[in-house]
Amino acid sequence: MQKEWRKGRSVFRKPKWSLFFLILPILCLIMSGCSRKEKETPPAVPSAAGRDSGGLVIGFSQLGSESAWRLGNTASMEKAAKEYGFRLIVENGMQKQENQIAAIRSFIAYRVDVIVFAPIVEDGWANVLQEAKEAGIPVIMMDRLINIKDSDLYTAYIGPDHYQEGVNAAKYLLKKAEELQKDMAENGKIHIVELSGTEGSSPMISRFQGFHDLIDRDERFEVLETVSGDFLRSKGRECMQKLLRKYPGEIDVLYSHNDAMTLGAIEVMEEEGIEPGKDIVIISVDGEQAAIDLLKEGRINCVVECSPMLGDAVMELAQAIVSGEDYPRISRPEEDCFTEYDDLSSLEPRGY
Ligand code: GZL
Repeated sequence: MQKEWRKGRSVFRKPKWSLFFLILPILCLIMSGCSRKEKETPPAVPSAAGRDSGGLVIGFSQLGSESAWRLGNTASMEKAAKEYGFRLIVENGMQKQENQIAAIRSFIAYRVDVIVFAPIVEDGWANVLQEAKEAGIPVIMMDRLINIKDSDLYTAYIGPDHYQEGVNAAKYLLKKAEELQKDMAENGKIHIVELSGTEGSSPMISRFQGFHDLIDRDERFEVLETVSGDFLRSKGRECMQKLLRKYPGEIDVLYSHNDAMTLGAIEVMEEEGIEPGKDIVIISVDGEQAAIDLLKEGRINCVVECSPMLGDAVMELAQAIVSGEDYPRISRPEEDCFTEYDDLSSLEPRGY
């Protein structure tokens, strides 16, 4: 995990003891006059399981359950929270930003110790994050990034480098290009189609940019079209069907922003008698087990790793923030890129 550190400070103001002893007698006078009823007023903050056992209570706004990557990410969070003895309240946003904002507001009302959220898109978070800041609740942004002027509106970020993932995809293709050109007409172009992720999401924007920054300036390539498959297998299938009809026999390479869309696209290719990994070179991102299996079978040519296993790092970070210890403001997991040129025999099971 690559980290950029921030000086720890308690997120909650420590009482000034001199002031405390000054107002103590006044407090005793007021309390002695309290009616029985007020003494029975329930605590301002409902006690939560985690807190009873001394562990943190963490509100987690997950964006959805759209892919094996997402399911693996949620499972990683649940497993880590259990191991840390924290209570994790998971709210599934079902791919809707408004659901995530409502969930964060409920965490504020419940006065959780830490809020963790995976923002489905980059824009529209300033107001609810301002409310969390005013409530004194630290916010860990996980997985995806947001567009925000006041970066103090979140406490720390843990997530992949999506731009580098796009670069990794392009670097594989630059290596493959020489082989591709052998079977092509003299100054023929290598034609690429691209299945992009959820519009306006940081992985879609950065995986696009990282790939195109290398490919667009190389005249051997021509990107025929980029279509959003919203990170969904069903839409990956639908988009690939349309692209095969629009560019019959012209497509040499598919660059897909996640494995779920790739699996949908491969289904269609095989229905049309196209050999994935041979007739069309396939580059995919995530690294879920199903994609690695197809890579080993030669039906995918390159799988760029994007690890969802962020739970342990998130819990460790939450603990450090609440304890006032130094903590990394930005943490990124180490990521690999698996290609047809690699020996994959010793690759561990992916777990998602
Ligand atoms: C990437 C993550 C993306 C995955 C998709 O960090 O946000 O969302 O690549 C998932 O599989 O839908």
